Amino acid sequence: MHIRVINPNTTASMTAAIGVAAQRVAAPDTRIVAVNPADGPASIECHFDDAVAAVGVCEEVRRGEAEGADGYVIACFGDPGLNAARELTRAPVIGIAQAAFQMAALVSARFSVVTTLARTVIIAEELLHRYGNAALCQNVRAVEIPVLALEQDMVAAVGRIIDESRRARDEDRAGAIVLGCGGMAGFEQEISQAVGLPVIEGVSAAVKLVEATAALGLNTSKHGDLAPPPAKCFSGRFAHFSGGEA
Ligand code: 5HY
Repeated sequence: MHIRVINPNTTASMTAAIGVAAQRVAAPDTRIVAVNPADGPASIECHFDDAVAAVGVCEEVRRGEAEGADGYVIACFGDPGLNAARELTRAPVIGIAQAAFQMAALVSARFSVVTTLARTVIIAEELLHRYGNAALCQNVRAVEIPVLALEQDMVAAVGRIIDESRRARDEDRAGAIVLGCGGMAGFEQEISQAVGLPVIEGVSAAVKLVEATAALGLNTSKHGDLAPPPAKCFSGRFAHFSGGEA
């Protein structure tokens, strides 16, 4: 199968790293195509970034439909544009936050999230409630590292994530750690060994959930809320959305 892994920010080096992490866990017959929009924020660290990035996510899903993608991963921990993207395709569309929360619930009674900046904590908390996982999450913690700084000094970043994860283990009674950023893809085994807990990273969790969904013959429901968008006129820079299904 062909899975389009969409990094919603426009940082190509992060897209490449996400693609490597996705291919590492993918099944032998799964082809990973890692992409990012040409237009949009270099990183997503607030509600405004998230709103702008959602349009790019939808554009990438439209391209994926034209290229025959069998499933999609939205590789940003805010899951930007998730339901809008699901309206555009019958293929499964899995956000890394939802994937990580669900996977953590399968291996722990309580988990904590370790993310980048304190100002993105509210985004994770809103998703926990939206997806029904809030009762299982003890805490959403931030290491105060900007998203793009993760790759600039990876050793220091991993060290701070390990320290925060240990505090989550000891203070939150967390049985597992969820990594709250697509830029943390590839760190999970090192962190898990250092902390002694299962560590769930969303890109890899989402890839396996896309494969599992497809293997069960499940498509995104087109009855009701995720039906294709109604045809209408779009103007200006979005004029190409006019007409049929966006
Ligand atoms: C992400 N931002 O996964 C989120 C992380 C965050 O550009 N990719 C980003 O901190 O919300």
